[in-house]
Amino acid sequence: MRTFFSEDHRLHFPQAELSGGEFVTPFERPSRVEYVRNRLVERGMGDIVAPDPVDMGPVRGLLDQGYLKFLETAWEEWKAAGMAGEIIAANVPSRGMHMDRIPEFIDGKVGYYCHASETAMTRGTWTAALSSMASAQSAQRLVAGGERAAFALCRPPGHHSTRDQYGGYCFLNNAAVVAQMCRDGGAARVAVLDIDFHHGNGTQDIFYERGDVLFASLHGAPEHSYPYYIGYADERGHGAGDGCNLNYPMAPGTGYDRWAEALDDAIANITAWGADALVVSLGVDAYKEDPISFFKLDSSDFTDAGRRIGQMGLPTVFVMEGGYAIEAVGINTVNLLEGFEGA
Ligand code: 7XA
Ligand code: ZN
Repeated sequence: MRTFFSEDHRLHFPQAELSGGEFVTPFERPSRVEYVRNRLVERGMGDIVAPDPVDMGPVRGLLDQGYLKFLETAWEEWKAAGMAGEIIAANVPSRGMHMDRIPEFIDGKVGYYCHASETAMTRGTWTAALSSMASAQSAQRLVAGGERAAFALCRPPGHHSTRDQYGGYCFLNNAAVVAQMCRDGGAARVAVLDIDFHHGNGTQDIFYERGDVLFASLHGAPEHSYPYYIGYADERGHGAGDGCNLNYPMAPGTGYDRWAEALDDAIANITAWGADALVVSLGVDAYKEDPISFFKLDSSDFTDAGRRIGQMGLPTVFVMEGGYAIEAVGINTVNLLEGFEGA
């Protein structure tokens, strides 16, 4: 399987993440994807190539124009306003406030376009986010051209970002843009299967009212886990999208037996729905030693999960999301891809 990967991911490397009341070195750091790349080479998974330049057409078509402009100019505005450090949202609109009036001052704009203050932006964040999107788009084009599957080794990840908000380490929703590109390329029905430990709130939000893209997510129950305020099982989609949103929230300590039941159910639903193409939001933070998650999957479980996904027989684009047990991120990601190929 071919992998698309851009070195420009390194341009996004904030020094600070607000976690447990302190600033710590971000869990989402450049070495994560370096471990994945090294493991791909070690296991002979196939070519690893730089993506073509990002195509802003599909990005602009799906996401909010004001948000994209904000991401592009935020660092200059922040510095021009005399801010000394990295961009961190300190104020966000909440109950009883105006959610639709965008402040002019950058500090207010940051809060307007952010939903989670752990995520800092730096000088190179926009360029890195575009390079991540470029990898996702190149992988999609390869699969649209007839290849069975491709892997976009994206960093920063994307599934928490909505049309107009960043957070959870995500700025541009790579998986959502890939799904839309599959639709634009002729797939009548596209499924996004999100196996990252965290609920893919951004992807859910983008497709919630659509009947042509089905979103299924296996994740830590929102009562106990980020993004906390979304991801319940009764969120089933709305309007034309009614029934096209499938959430599988699971309790702390969930092991592979229960997780695989949920995976099988999601797969059965996607198959019955008649998807023509599959996008997998591939996070490996369901791993038992992940530092910010609470499932108990072993490395070998990822191989088995990949096999189950491969048996669906669909053209598949894998898009990298989370996973923070740094060295194991490489092993678990490649295990899943090998399981898929061996199905
Ligand atoms: O899939 N998403 C992630 O892995 C990022 C989760 C961010 C959690 C931050 C909690 N403050
Ligand atoms: Zn995650």
